Amino acid sequence: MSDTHKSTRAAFAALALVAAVLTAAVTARTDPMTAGSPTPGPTSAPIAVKIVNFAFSPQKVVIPVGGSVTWTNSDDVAHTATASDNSFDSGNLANGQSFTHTFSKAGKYAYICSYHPNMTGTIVVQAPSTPAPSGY
Ligand SMILES: [Cu+2]
Repeated sequence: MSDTHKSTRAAFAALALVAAVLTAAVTARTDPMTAGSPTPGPTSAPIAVKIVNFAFSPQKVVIPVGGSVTWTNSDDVAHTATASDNSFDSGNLANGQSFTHTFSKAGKYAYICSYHPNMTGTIVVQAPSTPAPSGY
């Protein structure tokens, strides 16, 4: 009786070992796939908008959702980049100072310089639903 019991336990132990090895093999095989998936979206580099000669340049910028814009004041006088809907505001930007804002929601964002409201600009944030051209 005790012999049978022993061999059953041994068989179970062997099965458990096989299962453990199989699990390890499967895990090892799926590992490179999970590690190989890159962060989607080439949106890491901010788009640069210069503030020069009392104007935003370029005046209109199109970015994907999650993209950022960096405003840099190249004028001798202070400016701001202030959203018309107040969703972002650089505050005072003296010469050489810059401000970066990341846009996480699609939409059209009009902005001005709060010191010179005739300075206007637009950021268009596009949803990432633009598929690759069909037929490819
Ligand atoms: Cu200004």
